[in-house]
Amino acid sequence: MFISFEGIDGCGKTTQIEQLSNYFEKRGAELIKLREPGGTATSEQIRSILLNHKNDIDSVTELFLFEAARSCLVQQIIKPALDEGKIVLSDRFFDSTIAYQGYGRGLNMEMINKLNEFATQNIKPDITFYLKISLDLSNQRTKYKNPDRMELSGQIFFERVIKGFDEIALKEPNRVITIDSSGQVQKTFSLIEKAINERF
Ligand code: Z5A
Repeated sequence: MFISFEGIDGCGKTTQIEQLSNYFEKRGAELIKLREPGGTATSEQIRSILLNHKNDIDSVTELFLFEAARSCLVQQIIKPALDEGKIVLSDRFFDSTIAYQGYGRGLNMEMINKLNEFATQNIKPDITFYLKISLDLSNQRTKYKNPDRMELSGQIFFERVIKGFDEIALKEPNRVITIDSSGQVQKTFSLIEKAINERF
């Protein structure tokens, strides 16, 4: 089973992946937790390039770097793990590229969809949890962090990214479950747990 988590910075993906992995581990499931970009030695190096605010990277190069990191992760980790019947929990997957590079940067959506298909070998998450919070709440939760290159993209950019995630959820209601992530950690997790129990 493949589950991805999506949403803007500070929406609680890392926190909720920890909760869900505890839930599955208590039930004896074998699972792996991943983050995108990242998860392999090469993908982690690409991540450092992408997030370093000293790097001047144009939008098309940025897109190819995210897709290169993804291709590497899919081939080396995700595909083998799914073939072995493991549960894969991923902090972001291809929806982030649609939201950030498509809606945010304004790149051609057809090109993004093609590259996503190519990099993922058409692997799609069984469920995607879109953890929804407002931009104000995102700013509050992340104000203590040193902003990376992506986080310096400006408020209008992030408004477009939120619109992107909202529209992805509308287009794919069978896969993408929108979760209100503005409340306390346990409240958000109870919504995720409920959705998992309904599905499996
Ligand atoms: N990106 C892209 O552009 N295109 C792509 O294709 C991909 C990614 C794959 C990756 O950054 C960046 O790359 C990201 C998208 C872009 N850029 N932006 N902006 P990342 O992985 O380093 O960071 P992130 O995923 O954006 O966010 P994060 O900081 O890791 O946040 P999170 O995992 O969603 O949240 P968290 O760490 O669980 O929580 C954040 C804080 O809020 C923390 O202090 C928590 O204790 C607190 N928190 C969490 N939940 C709650 C609740 N419920 N109440 C109160 N406080 C909470």
